[in-house]
Amino acid sequence: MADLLKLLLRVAEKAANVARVCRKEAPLFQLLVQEKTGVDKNKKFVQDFKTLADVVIQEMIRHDVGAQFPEMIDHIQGEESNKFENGLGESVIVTVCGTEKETAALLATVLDGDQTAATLLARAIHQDAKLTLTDTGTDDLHIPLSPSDLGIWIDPIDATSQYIEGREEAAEEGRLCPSGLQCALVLIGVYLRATGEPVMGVINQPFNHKDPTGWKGKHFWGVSCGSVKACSVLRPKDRPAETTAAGGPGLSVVMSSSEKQAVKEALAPLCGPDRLMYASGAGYKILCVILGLADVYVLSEGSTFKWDSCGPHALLRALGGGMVDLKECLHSSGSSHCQGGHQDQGELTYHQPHIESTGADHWANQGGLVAYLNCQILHRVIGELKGKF
Ligand code: 2IP
Ligand code: CA
Ligand code: CA
Repeated sequence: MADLLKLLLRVAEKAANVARVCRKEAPLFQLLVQEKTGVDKNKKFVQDFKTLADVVIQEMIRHDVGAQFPEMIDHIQGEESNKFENGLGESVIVTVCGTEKETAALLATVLDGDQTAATLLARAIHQDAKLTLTDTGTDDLHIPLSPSDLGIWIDPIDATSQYIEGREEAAEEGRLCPSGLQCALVLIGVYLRATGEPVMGVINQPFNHKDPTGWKGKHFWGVSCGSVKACSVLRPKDRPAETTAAGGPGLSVVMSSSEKQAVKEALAPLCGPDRLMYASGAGYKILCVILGLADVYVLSEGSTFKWDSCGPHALLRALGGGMVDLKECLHSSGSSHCQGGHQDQGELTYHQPHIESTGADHWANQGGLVAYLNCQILHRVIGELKGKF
């Protein structure tokens, strides 16, 4: 299934192109950032366009994966629904058509007849990303998976608010970006339908750095399936040892700035100076753990969903870490263990909805989560949080 990984890298790159085009091309950018003023219809239309970028990206990924792996088509899910209501109250099913022209015509119906915007968007959707994606390092991989056993979760754009706001923050080497375009990510995760275990993930950061020709992206991937573990990011033990101040470093924790005060206070004593950090985007915070910019990401609320965590979770597992349900870990009475690096209990799974919930909450990570690379550190964090909130 190295073919699936290569395909996901290509479609994620195409998705990143669409995200960049929407900010770069004036007719699309205006729709994206337009102030919500004017009559109601206009307000609704602007809101529509923001959702449309997400819907179009998700459908493009579904279309391309389904074309190459028809066994998977009914098991590709994402944050968005492709049923779209435009500003005129008409319902349109957004799909990627056989040709660029047909897709442009369909998009124009959603975009209130704006041909220029529809043409630009259709061009980006039908562009072949192979040309821009070279040397992914996936050529020698043999992945023992079969498409009929797999399901996919897509978050077409995570941290949408940062994407729309579009602040261009300068990234400091070795430091995370608390906010800005860098936090916006395309997330694609593959899981086993039978067990819900995440086995393959692709993260594309459309706005990684800027050069004189514009924004450049970066992609990351990981595979964790049985004994096959491979990742585009170096394993922690392969990373150069951190030089530390006397007494050794404390932990570094990344959280949402809206995290509960009690959680912030409970974790502060574990952290070194300036090592309790805040960043936007659930996917970006997990990426910070993957890249070693933070030891753990702690979230006490059920405000993330399967599409936020599945892809990045596979990369954590490929590196010997994982992602657990925080509530489950806090309430488990027995002592849990690290087995082969992973926590033996509470790892998030991706195949079962919460049937008692409604709407998106069906697929929420309801108990909050902790993303980690090192199981001992996970245990320290859980130990510290027990009984504190
Ligand atoms: C959001 C996004 C937010 C995050 C939230 C996600 O997804 O990643 O940034 O909140 O949990 O559901 P926070 O930044 O406070 O962690 P989306 O942007 O796709 O709605
Ligand atoms: Ca999201
Ligand atoms: Ca999203």
